[in-house]
Amino acid sequence: MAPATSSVDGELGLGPDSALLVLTGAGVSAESGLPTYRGSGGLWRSHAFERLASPEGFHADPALVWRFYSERREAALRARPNAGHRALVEVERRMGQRFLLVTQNVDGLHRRAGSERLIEIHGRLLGTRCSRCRRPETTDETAYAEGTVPPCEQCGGLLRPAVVWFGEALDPAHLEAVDEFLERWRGGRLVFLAAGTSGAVWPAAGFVDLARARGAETWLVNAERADNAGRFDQVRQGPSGTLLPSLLGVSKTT
Ligand code: BV8
Ligand code: ZN
Repeated sequence: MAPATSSVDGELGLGPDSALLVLTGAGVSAESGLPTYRGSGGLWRSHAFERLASPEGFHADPALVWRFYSERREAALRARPNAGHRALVEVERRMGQRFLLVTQNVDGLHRRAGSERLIEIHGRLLGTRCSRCRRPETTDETAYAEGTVPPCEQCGGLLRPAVVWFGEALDPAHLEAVDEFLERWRGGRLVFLAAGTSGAVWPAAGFVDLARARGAETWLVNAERADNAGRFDQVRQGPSGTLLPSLLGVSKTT
């Protein structure tokens, strides 16, 4: 019996000398029942989203923003990872340090599926931090009751969801980690795979360009044609829960 190779085949044809950077968006959680932002029925449809997901929106009506995030926390906790999340955990197991997953999602499903080499660049829905002092961020699954705005135990300021809002800077360490990964594996078979993202939000939407600049082969898996599809070498249209296992050569566990 041939020894199990550490290679990950599938259409991406990842071998032992390959390195894979994956960027996921809300589409990867759609099959877990969580609404996307811009697709039909998306959160964005209620134009309130852009206002709610901003420091100005929080300042104007913190109770409304906490209601919005509390409802999303409840939905995220009810949801379960799908075959797409699990395929990414399996590929990480096989590729180790040659794999890195960067997600725009704040729903926590990649972590619940078992992903460890994971960067949550837009923060965590199930995290809470202070809007004023440097109180350490805590894991918080609380869905706060209507009208509640939790106060900071240390400074009395307003606690807020530990997500990155529009107009807020991403953590520089996260952006450096993406750059370092691409730099470290350039020259080998470097693959960049974006899945379930419309490519509308920056700077994540520009990661494909950073990868290409390091000679990466770029792939997009998306249910519909995404804004930035033209910037990828390969595009596969369809549900990530089906396409990720087959592209990554991982059996589709239902
Ligand atoms: C910043 C957390 C600067 C909160 C979110 C250029 C450079 C830098 C910034 C900008 C720039 N141009 C504009 C900006 C400003 C802004 C921006 O990008 N605006 C856009 C709207 C034009 N960017 C920012 O503000 C960023 N901050 O750069 O600050 C700065 C620098 C220094 C100092 C101060 C400031 C911050 C951006 C982060 C915002 N936070 N979320 C929350 O979620 O509540 S963004 C939000 O959108 C989510 O995180 C989400 O993940 C993200 C991206 O959306 P997608 O994941 O792509 O989801 P979407 O619904 O759009 O698409 C889903 C896709 O899946 C669809 O295409 C659909 O067809 C597909 N799909 C559906 N089902 C399936 C599927 N695919 C496969 N299978 C399926 N089953
Ligand atoms: Zn505080």
